[in-house]
Amino acid sequence: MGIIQKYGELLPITKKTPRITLEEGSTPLVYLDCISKLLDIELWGKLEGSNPTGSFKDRGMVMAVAKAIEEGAKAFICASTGNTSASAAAYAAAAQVPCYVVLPAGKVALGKLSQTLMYGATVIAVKGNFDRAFEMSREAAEKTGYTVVNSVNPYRLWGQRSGAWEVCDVLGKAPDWHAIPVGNAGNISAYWAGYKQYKEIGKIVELPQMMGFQAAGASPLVTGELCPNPETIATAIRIGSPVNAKFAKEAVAQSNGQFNAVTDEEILSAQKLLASKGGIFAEPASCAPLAGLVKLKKEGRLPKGITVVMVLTGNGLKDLATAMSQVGEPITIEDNMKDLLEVMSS
Ligand code: AN7
Repeated sequence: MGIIQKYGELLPITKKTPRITLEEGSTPLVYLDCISKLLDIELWGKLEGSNPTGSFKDRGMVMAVAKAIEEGAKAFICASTGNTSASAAAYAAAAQVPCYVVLPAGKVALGKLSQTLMYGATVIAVKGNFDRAFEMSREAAEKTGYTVVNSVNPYRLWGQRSGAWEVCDVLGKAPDWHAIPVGNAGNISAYWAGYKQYKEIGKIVELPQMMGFQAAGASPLVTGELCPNPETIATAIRIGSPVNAKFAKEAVAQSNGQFNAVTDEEILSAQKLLASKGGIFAEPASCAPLAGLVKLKKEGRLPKGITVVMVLTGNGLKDLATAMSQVGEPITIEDNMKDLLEVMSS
């Protein structure tokens, strides 16, 4: 069951909204036993890489696309660091509406680029960063009348609220901390709105503290200043001027949360930790929250015994080049048993 089917009563849909779905949402919430013990907390990972296109974007995209079709959209346009474009292209294909995506040239992980091309979107790579690609796509939308499906589209954030609802449905409450990577700052804003909505309708009593994590080289919400030249290996969150900054700041302020930055080194080491001690392969941007929890633990700023949900926003298979640069090559042998047994005994 997709999120429009599952949570239709909580979403701004009408009789005319097409009930499209690629069976997004209902992603696993996995208890991370070994890492919980290491950090002395109760840590859950929300596996958003299990969505149809491998990231959380599908929750919002299904709503944005359904509402756009209801309103007679001619075509979709978005700028993207990769996951938004893959998701937009997939839902556009399913609905048979043309889709244009504008990407920062050379800065999108290959998995995401190949998905987007495979789904049949028109892909335009701009020799500039995401923020510039976003500016250009918004201007192009004004000139063409096409529907922008970036997270400035309010229906995107509506759909992404469903992640918070699922967390509460499984835990029976909100976590103490909600830990999440922050790029364009849509998802943290959506989760906060989702938790607040669940509280208003009496599904939960307490709200979580919202903990946003950015890459140190692209951390405008931590430094308080826009970042004209964002740089990080976590290309999904290589964003210097977050469009939803205002909502994200409100979420953190109202929930008594925090923004923290983590270095690329800390992100890559958290990616390895999550995989080797949790059995979950998430893309680098998704590992910023775990990197942050490890860092806060070291600094004595991680309260003992709290329940933490971290959103593992994208699948590790999206960016194999970065993964391979960390793990090294397999051990290659001749085709004889002696060599195999020798390696296994060493
Ligand atoms: C894996 O695809 O901005 O703070 O254009 O792909 O809501 O932007 C992706 C963002 C975290 C940050 N994790 O979420 C895009 C894009 C992953 C992501 C984020 C993104 P927001």
